[in-house]
Amino acid sequence: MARLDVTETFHGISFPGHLHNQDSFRYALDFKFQDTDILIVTYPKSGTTWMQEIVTLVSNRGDASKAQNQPNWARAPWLEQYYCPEILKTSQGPRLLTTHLPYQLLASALRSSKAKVIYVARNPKDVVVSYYHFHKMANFLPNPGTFSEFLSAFKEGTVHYGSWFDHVKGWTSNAGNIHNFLYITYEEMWQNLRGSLEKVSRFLQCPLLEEEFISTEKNCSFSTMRESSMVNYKNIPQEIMDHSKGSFMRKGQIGDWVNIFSKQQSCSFDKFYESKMADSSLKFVWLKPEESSLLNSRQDTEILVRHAA
Ligand code: PPS
Repeated sequence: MARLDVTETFHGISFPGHLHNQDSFRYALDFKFQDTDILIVTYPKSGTTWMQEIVTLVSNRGDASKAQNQPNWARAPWLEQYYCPEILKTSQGPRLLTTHLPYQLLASALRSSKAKVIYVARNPKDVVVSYYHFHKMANFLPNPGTFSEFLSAFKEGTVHYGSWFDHVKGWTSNAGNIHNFLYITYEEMWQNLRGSLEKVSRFLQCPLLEEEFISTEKNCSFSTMRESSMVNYKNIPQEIMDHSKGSFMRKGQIGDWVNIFSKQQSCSFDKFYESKMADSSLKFVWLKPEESSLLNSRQDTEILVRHAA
């Protein structure tokens, strides 16, 4: 299924036709969750692959052999991607699943389930930058145009997978309707990986010994994952992902947005963010703490660190 130039629209949201079709969406909406399922939920570029690695490692008590031998898309398939049913037919043990779908599309399937849901969020300025770079290398996504054009589409929610704002608010405001729900951010994982692993291990009721935590931490580090062909997509053919135009494991940083947002774009995004998130109590970290203090001495600080935790 190449369909590199095809866009599928489902419930008003655009998706890449290379990965999805109408049947695959219906499969996801009708999915029969089991109580032992673990579902990783993210808006794209928010730490999906990182959490897939973390859950794989924690579930295997720090043993990296599964993570090193099976591609992430095979051990943690996206529910709404067309190949999911085939993968689940042959998989054994508790199922690890992934989705980028918004809450309202999976609400009914999850309603009576005790599946464990892990929602990973990332600050939207870093998400849009990561997503922009990914569009340049992923030939199944539309040409992003200039950053300014892409930023406008991201704010309007017309990019593939829809609005970041609706996604994050939809899932987090309905956390109370989900039996087992863990909310965690990319920034928390970045700033306190060990603490985040402990959180995930408690949530999964999968206690780890000290050496198992150490192995997990080492194997889900950016430097280890960047070299792993099971997660860096380097084996995907050039016509699908053009590695001459970038890397999937690109920078793995907090606050990279300052390198691409202009002062005006940042200011306007902040205003837009405030209006869209007025009904949400979520707080994001926007910069690394040391960069926040560096920026404090710059004139444009007020704009850049307005949301810093
Ligand atoms: S996707 O396409 O939705 O599955 O992408 P996703 O995995 O959600 O996000 C990719 C970004 O996550 C970064 N990443 C990591 N950062 C820090 N540590 C680890 N271990 C890690 N693994 C993945 C990856 O580099 C992408 O972010 P950017 O900012 O583009 O580097």
